Amino acid sequence: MCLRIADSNLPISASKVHKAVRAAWKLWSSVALMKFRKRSRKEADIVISFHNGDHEDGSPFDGKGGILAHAFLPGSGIGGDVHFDAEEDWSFNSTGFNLFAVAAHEFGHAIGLSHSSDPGAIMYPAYNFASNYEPQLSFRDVKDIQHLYGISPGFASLFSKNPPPRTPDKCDPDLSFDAVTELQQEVLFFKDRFMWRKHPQFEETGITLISSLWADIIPPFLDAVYENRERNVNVFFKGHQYWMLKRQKLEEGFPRNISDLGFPSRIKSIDAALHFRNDHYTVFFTGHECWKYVLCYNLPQFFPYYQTHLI
Ligand code: 01S
Ligand code: CA
Ligand code: ZN
Ligand code: ZN
Repeated sequence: MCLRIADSNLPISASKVHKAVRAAWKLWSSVALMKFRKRSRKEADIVISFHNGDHEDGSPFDGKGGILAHAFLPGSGIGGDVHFDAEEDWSFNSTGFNLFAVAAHEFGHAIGLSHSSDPGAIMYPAYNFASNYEPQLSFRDVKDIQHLYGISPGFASLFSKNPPPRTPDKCDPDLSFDAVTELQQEVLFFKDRFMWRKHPQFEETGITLISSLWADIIPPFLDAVYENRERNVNVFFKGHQYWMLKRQKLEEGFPRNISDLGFPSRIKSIDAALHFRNDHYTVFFTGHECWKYVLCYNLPQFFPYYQTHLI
């Protein structure tokens, strides 16, 4: 497949655009039987360009936010072409939209894929990546593209150590959770980059990315989470750090070290946490130990008080 980048109207440096495009096509060509070649002038199967607003293909862009890009399924003429909204705040990492991640999604369209209902897939229709997210194809994306083009010769050896991540399935009999918490009316079940949200008014317990709600706030692969409803906070643990969210907003100064809660430095992480609403205390499990954490309200500052016992 031939590919050309139109070099007019680029919102960021040409070298950054080329880097993002190269990284995006490598994702696909490393799993499926296809080769990309860059062309500078003549006809190309995939022409990549940036546009503002109406650019006369019947699908005008909408300024900042909303639609980020679109692509045409393979075919003659405009078929296979990829258009990015030039008015977005594009970047390669850090702030704004990650051009690499969106290009990977658009290339999926350009080579024949539609949107996926799997929230872990790069072909999922919503952009919800953390800014430090390193885009990669999910198991679903890989299956879908290999179904169309066949498997790349290097696939087995390239991915044997590090297979594409699967989105967990709530019906999997071997499923385990990283953490479970209440969040106002809902119950949240965490697993890897994902969470299921059980709402009393909804039949279906839907799965989403943690980053769809808390991108750049709460990391994936959590250890423990609890809710303290009197104080309206949720507390998230991962490794030696913890994050406190009040009404879904990160409290100032977080993440902090769990030693700030009063744990001795030999405690490196928490396995589970549970808050007892009626008796106003929290219990932490770590290794074979169980810690009870009580806040004494009659003191001017919160004062942690511990009891340890083996369970
Ligand atoms: N383009 O491929 C899209 O999916 C469009 C919406 C279509 C209806 C044109 C789009 O810009 N979707 C947003 C998006 O983030 C929500 N797409 C890129 C992605 O990485 N999922
Ligand atoms: Ca837009
Ligand atoms: Zn267009
Ligand atoms: Zn799309």
